[in-house]
Amino acid sequence: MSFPKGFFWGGAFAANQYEGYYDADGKGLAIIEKVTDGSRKSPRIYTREDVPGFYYPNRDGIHGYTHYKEDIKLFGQMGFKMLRVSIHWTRIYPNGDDKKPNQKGIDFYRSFFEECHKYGIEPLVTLSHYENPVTIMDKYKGWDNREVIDLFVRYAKTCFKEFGDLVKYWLTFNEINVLAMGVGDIMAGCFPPEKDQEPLFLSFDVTKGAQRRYQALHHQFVASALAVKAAHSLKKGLMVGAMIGGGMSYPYTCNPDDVLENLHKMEAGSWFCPDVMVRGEYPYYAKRYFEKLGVKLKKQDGDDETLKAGKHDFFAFSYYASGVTSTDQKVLENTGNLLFGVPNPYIKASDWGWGIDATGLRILLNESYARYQVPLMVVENGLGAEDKLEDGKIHDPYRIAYHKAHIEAMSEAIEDGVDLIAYTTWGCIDIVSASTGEMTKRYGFIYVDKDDKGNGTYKRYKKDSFAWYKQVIKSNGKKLD
Ligand code: BGP
Repeated sequence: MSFPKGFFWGGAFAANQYEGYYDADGKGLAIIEKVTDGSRKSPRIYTREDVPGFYYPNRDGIHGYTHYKEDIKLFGQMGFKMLRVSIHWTRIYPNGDDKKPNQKGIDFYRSFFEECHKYGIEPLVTLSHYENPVTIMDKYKGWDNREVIDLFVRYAKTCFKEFGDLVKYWLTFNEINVLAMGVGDIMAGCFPPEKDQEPLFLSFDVTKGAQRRYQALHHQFVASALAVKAAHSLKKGLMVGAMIGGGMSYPYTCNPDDVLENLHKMEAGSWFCPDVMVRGEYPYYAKRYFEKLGVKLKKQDGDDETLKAGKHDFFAFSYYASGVTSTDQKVLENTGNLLFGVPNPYIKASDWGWGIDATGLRILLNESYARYQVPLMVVENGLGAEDKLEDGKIHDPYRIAYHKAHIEAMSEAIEDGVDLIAYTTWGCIDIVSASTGEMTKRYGFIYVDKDDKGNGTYKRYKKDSFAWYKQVIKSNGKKLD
């Protein structure tokens, strides 16, 4: 196995899925904290007013706000070199537009990052991980409004100033491409919900509301580039990455129509955002793609120069599964609008229907490095499964097998010549699921005794995979059995 010396082994979670204490110490309300729990069968619902009897899982998270020292100690026991987390925008600016930042929020995150360094863990911090303030939605109408660029950049500058001595690696938006893929407007918190109650996930149809999505995405591109420039000028050595939901897609057959369709799918879903953020300009194919969607971007003078001056330092992505593209209506008819397209007959799926494809990760790493020639990070990768706590033990061989296969694929990619510098597994501790709000869909090496409705002791238990991952890290990826 060929992981370089100093490779950042670690784990990841997001503030909104981990911290809880959603209204403590001056924190404001985030959109996701008005979203109920859901399941594989029923979507999560945004509710403008709380509905008695509904449960809002992100208000509890897993009580990370009070458990973080215990949790970081456990990550230290596994030998983590990096921990990817996010900052709740509403702990720093409760309404997003407050005159001054909330000092108690700053104090909390300084303590969190200092705790990481006690164990030699490098924080990797996402500024916006589906945690938009309610006020930004209600008062400013979300990312439709160009004024939100300045509010985001002010928040970013505050974080760089307050934490730049403890945090070197940053990401601006989590999975910024969800906007382009027509997924989860509310989850990604980009637009104010239209109705008093609205399902979290909309269609996966990018043609729906394309003009609004790509205009909002343009505002986020400008905000992200301005944040990169601010980081570089505020403190030497800060590195800011572009981050997307990493989609790897294959043509269903060698029919040239399927191959062409797949090329366009990869451009629209995976390459479009990093092309803008890492290369610093809209890609050549954007013109025809926008014409097809009827999108006419409204840019301001200086936007193109901003994108060029704010090129991101590295490219990071989440990777869970691969998808399949077909142009054959018969094939499409009997698959429905699965998140990852047509089921692939050559790979197995998880209990939540996500295809398990480690080779897809090796392919995506090679294609990403060929395209951008900047350091890469895999900042989410994991298996959501129904783990069982029995006599204080959790046996999760399936999780060990999943990560083993993906670590072998990353090792092959490094052998191929890819400059991969970090691997932070998703949900290194059980947290609230983003898409379903469940705890049942567990990802962690550490089990948390909390159920889907918030009941439990919130006690932490090491799963079998805890000791396994510890030896992987200790051997720098050599000992995987
Ligand atoms: C990604 C999000 C994460 C995480 C992950 C797993 O899209 O960046 O926040 O939740 O998906 O998804 P889920 O929690 O729905 O299983």
